[in-house]
Amino acid sequence: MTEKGTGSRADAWAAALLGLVAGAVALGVGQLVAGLVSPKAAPVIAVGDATVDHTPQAVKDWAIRTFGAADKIVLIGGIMVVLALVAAGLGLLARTRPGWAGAGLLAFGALGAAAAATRPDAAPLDVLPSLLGAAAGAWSLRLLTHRTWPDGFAAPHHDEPPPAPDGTETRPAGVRMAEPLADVRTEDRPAEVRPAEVRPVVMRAGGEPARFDRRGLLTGVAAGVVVAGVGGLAGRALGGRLDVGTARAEVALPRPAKALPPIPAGADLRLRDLGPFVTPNRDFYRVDTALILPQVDPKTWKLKIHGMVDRPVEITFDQLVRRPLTEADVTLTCVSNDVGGQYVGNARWLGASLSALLREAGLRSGADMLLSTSSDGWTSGTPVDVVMDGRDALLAVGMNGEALPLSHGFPVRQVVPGLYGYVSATKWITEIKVTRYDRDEAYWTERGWAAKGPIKTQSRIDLPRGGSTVPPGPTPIAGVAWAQHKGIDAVEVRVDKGPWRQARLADVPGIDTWRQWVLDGWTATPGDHTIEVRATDATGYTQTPDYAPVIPDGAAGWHSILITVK
Ligand SMILES: Nc1nc2c(c(=O)[nH]1)N[C@H]1C(S)=C(S)[C@@H](COP(=O)(O)O)O[C@H]1N2
Ligand SMILES: [Mo]
Repeated sequence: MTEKGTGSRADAWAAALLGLVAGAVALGVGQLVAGLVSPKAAPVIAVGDATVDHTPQAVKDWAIRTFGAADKIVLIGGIMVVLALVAAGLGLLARTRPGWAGAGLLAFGALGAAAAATRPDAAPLDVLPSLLGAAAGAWSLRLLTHRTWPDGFAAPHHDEPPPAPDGTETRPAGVRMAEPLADVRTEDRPAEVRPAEVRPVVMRAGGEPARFDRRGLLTGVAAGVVVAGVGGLAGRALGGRLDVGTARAEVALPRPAKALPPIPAGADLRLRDLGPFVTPNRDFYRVDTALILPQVDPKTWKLKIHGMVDRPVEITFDQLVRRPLTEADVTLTCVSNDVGGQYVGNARWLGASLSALLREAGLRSGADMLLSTSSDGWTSGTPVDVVMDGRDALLAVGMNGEALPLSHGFPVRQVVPGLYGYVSATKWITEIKVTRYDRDEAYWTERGWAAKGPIKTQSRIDLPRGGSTVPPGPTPIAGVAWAQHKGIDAVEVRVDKGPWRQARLADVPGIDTWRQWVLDGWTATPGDHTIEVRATDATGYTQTPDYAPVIPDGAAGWHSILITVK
């Protein structure tokens, strides 16, 4: 009896494996084409980017809370797992419905192409990596399937398995997974289902013989893996030629017209476990929606200022750095920084005055928002009055004495003291539209975050570490507090809800940075202790214990830690 069937479990595993290999070929070829046309249009990156933009806020918040800085890796990993499952499923389908399986792969390619084409910075060719990758995947799935089952899927038989010799019931086929190769028992094979002599048949206890050509399967898989691997690596190498790391190394930043004195020595308490006053670039927190770093060449970079202005401006990188440059010590903070969190960092920035440029463009009355856009289409809405009030709002080109790192916005980013990053700190900036809050909405505001984001006064305990065990005796308690563009006037600490005690404040170069603090006089006694901190800013506002979550406009409340002394 021969009928169309799906064969044994071994056949099923082989089919799923072929699906995986075809999927890998699709991604490898996609990566190769992306290396030629546009690295960010690589299938997984395009889908990942689209996922980032379309994921419901609650899910995103959960992901950031759960995975923190690893959220992007987790996202890519998750997409890979989903793709692997789909590919394996299509491999299974390919045995009986090869047309549908091919169509399924192409449909996924179309999905990837749609994701790439709807990116804000998409170019027409960006659909190619996903489409060509999927076509290569569909083609290789067909090829691999034919190679592995040259005779198609004539199922051997669908009779009940013979009873086991000892009289016990034979295990139904569904119970066991792939059997070890020791189960290849050609001599047990019922003669009537023996396929062509040259092909080994995998037998399973109580199951049906697998009909696949093992040699065809293995060589096919090997070839597919090679194609996928070579395509992926070549694609990456080709994409690397667009890397602007070299261009960055060649940037020579001019001296500032308005240079700052060195950071006061007393700004850094130099306590172990308390981060340095100036955060080294490599340790600076990074928050953005980009799955791969935008590569923006300073030679072709331009900033367009348009909208509600009298004279639209277009400025090149060379023109920008020839303007008088300002140095400014500014602490950046992310609105997603929860109480006690690490999404805050301090740097000495170098940049051109944003307000001077806007004055040259001529702001029209009624304009209250700067909608800035990055090369990858992210947007931010900054209040005009804040930028124009005299603070050091910069189009920054330098960070701690070097050109901006790629991950921090090379070649140019905005820095505005006193505002959370999502409304002020556009990296890879290419455009500023002067507009109104009632006409335009920026990226995170569309997703439920406040339109305006002044940084809330905050303080954090860095030592001792929350949850740590420390020996009894004199124990310094120290940390940082920030209230950018207001300044920190006082920090108080209390232990076990006792009286508040004034911490000693470190020096600061200005009002736009965080401020280190330390309480020296505490003697730790054995047992568990709660330590709390609160700051008072220069407007006289003291932090209250009322907790606010990060969404919609930043966290509030006292940082509190629990330690054990023994
Ligand atoms: N192009 C772009 N710029 C961006 C973002 C982004 O997603 N894309 N995120 C902003 C946010 S939310 C913050 S907190 C700061 C973080 O800057 P950093 O990564 O240099 O620390 O960048 C801002 N600039
Ligand atoms: Mo942020």
